[in-house]
Amino acid sequence: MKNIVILISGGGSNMAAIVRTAQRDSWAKTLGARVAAVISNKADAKGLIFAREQGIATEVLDHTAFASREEFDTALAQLIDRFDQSSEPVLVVLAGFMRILTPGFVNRYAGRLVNIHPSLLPAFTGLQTHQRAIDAGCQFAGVTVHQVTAELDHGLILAQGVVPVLHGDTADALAARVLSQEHLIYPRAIAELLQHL
Ligand code: NHR
Ligand code: GAR
Repeated sequence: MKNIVILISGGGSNMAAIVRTAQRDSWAKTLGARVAAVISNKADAKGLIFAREQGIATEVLDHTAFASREEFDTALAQLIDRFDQSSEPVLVVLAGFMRILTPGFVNRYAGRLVNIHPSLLPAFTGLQTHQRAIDAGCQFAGVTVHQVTAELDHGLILAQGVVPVLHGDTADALAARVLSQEHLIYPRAIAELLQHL
């Protein structure tokens, strides 16, 4: 069975969309894959509640308990690798995970580490993407699923979704419109990737 480990920091709605799609489309049968664990760097991440309700293994790894990014990432890799029977898990999925990962971590999971970023990359890497798109006068915004590399938000683009920016949009309104697109394209992009792994 190909194991999927999902990393979250907050609401976890993308994680929930992936879990629901895996159930609905019987990924265990059709793709030989399952969501093995959900790991959060924040103990109060709402997404942990949904994951527990689904009977998925959950773990919390508080980054503030570590002296350096390298030490946090080493502990995170150990935790991830625990959820794999034989070697390393097939796929590590960042879903609203808010810690930048070190090159050592990224290289360990090269080709098996993906992220969803709430902008049309290469535009608006980093944070506050929705307000920046509004401020720039963009008429369209969107979301990108990409491979994670050492350089932030720069890996190979796997999928994108586009939404209009409406007159008088706030960052919150745009974020909600983008998020509904995220829930459609992220599970689809992961299913596609699983077929090639
Ligand atoms: N790590 C690498 N190496 N490469 C990427 O492309 C990554 C990554 C880790 C996370 C998600 C990302 C996004 O989609 C992601 C992509 C957090 C920050 C950030 O600045 C930036 C980008 C992303 C996630 N985080 C602060 C930090 O110091 C903390 C901010 C906070 O806690 O709120 O790590 O946009
Ligand atoms: C999503 O919009 C995701 O693209 C974004 O945070 C939200 C998480 O929502 N990710 C980032 O901004 C990464 N820096 P969720 O927790 O409900 O999936």
